[in-house]
Amino acid sequence: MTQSIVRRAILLVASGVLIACTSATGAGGSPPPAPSGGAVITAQGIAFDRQQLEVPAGRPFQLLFENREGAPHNVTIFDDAGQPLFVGEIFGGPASRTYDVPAIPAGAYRFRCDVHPDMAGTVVAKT
Ligand SMILES: [Cu+2]
Repeated sequence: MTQSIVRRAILLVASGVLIACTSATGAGGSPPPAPSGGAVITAQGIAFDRQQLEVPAGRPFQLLFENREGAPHNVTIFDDAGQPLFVGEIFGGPASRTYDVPAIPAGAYRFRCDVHPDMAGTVVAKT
């Protein structure tokens, strides 16, 4: 008798956790899909969550950019001469964009947010 009550309680807790998980994923729209062969970067607190991005060299790729705050951000990638190779759309969050980045040769490139130049890092394109 006591055992079945305990078992029922566990089941209730378990299903509660399941519901909590499902609604957490569903909140705020669909979770961003991971781009195939691309990279993911997040902005929060006027900072990127990483200073290095690894991307495939020599072919177009997708960069999923998740802006978790109201401040507008973007991602711009520069060549060695400081010319932009790719300029991502600037947008305020919480929102995300999947940037379609054209093919870039293997190498290391600087990237930054054009709104906040201190938000910067290195894109490493590898074959
Ligand atoms: Cu920014």
